[in-house]
Order: sequence, then C-alpha cells, then structure tokens
Amino acid sequence: MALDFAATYKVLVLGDSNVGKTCIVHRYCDERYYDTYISTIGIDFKQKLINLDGVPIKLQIWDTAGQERFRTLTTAYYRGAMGILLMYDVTSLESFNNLSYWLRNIQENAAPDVVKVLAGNKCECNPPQRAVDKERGEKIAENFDMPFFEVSCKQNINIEDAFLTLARKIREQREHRGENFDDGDRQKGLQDMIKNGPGSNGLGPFTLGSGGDGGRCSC
Ligand SMILES: Nc1nc2c(ncn2[C@@H]2O[C@H](COP(=O)(O)OP(=O)(O)O)[C@@H](O)[C@H]2O)c(=O)[nH]1
Ligand SMILES: [Mg+2]
Repeated sequence: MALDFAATYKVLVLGDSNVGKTCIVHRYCDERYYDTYISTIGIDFKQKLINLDGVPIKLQIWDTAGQERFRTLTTAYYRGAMGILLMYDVTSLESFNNLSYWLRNIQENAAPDVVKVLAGNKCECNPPQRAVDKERGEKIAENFDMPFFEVSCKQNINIEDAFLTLARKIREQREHRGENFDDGDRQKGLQDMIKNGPGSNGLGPFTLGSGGDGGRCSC
C-alpha cells in the first residue's frame, strides 16, 4: 500500500540530560560518535531518509536543546510528534527513575496515541558502572507497552533497530487510522512559528533545516 510514500514522521528524543540524546541523533543521522561532552545549544532536528521495508520515509528527529535540564519542554515541542524515543542511561539510576517523570510529561503533552520506544543507552558499560539491569528496563517497557532496546552510541549497538522499530510502529498506527496526519500538523507548527516569530516553538533560537538535510547540528 502506498499510503506512506515519502511521508515525514516527526519523532522526539526525550530523557534526562546526559543520557545520550544528542549522541544518538548524530550516530543515527551522521554515523558519527563524539566522545567529548556535547553541550546542546540551539535547536535541532535532523532528517534521515530511510527505507522502511521498501517504502521511503523521512524521519525528522528532534533533539532537545537542553530544556530537559530545566524541565521546560513545552506543549509546542510535542506538537505533531508521532513517535518518541525515550532514553535513560544504564549507568545512571536517576535517569531510569526519572522515566516516570518523562512518561507523565508525555502523557500530559503529546498526542494520546503517540508511539513510544524505550532505549537504555551506554549498554556497553559493565558493573560497577552499570547501575540498571536490563531486566528493569524490560519490565517498565512491558508495563507501558513500549518496545525496548539496550543501545550504545559508543559502540553503535541497536541504534538502527530502535529507530526502525519506532518508524514501523508509527506506520502501523497510521495504517490503522487510515489517514495522513503529518502534513497538517507540520504546517500548523510552521505557521505558528511564522506568526509568532522564532522561539515560538518553545525552543529558543530556531534554524530550519536547509535542503532537506536537517537542522543545525547540536554540538
Ligand atoms: N559510555 C558511553 N557514553 C556515551 C554513550 N552515548 C553517549 N555517551 C556520553 O554521554 C554524554 C552525554 O551525551 P549527550 O548526547 O550530550 O547527552 P544528552 O544530554 O542526553 O544530549 C557524552 O559525554 C557522551 O560522550 C554510550 O553509548 N556509551
Ligand atoms: Mg543534548
């Protein structure tokens, strides 16, 4: 079925600071890994054209611009989001415990049927650095009906699988609903921004991606 031909799926990467959100976007979109600390500045989305079981799909992947540190993500940021990659860091129990905050935030701000995938990053780390067992991740994922992956940006483990699973779930849901809801939402977001000026997306200074190759690099 050609329903999703050349569709754009907007996905957000969420989770505490330092879990590796910026790294995963770079790893997936640019096939690069930065070992130094990346302070996220400005806003950012990157786009990646993927082949989803033979159908070309544009994934528009939004990275936070540090607002997660101050818990200031706004409803505007969630607008039009079809999928969320929710991340924690297996070396940080706090980031795992804060998943409940993020799940609540998603419930309050995102569309009720937004698709979620859970990713526990830095999985190449072993005890004593590792603070969260894989089973704990599996359990919370099961409770909230999310596919789950332990991933590593550093060693490029499971990253493609996590994003492809998210994209597939979005496609399933669109087919289930039998409608295209991306363009309307995207247009509305852009119109809001034009009307209200830069920053109206709740993200501060904003640079639209040029040439379809994504927004400004976030490091
Ligand atoms: N060991 C390890 N460190 C990682 C991995 N992914 C990211 N990091 C590190 O974690 C830190 C935070 O990453 P960053 O992407 O800036 O996190 P963000 O605040 O969620 O955007 C950086 O120092 C990265 O180098 C990983 O897979 N393994
Ligand atoms: Mg970041």
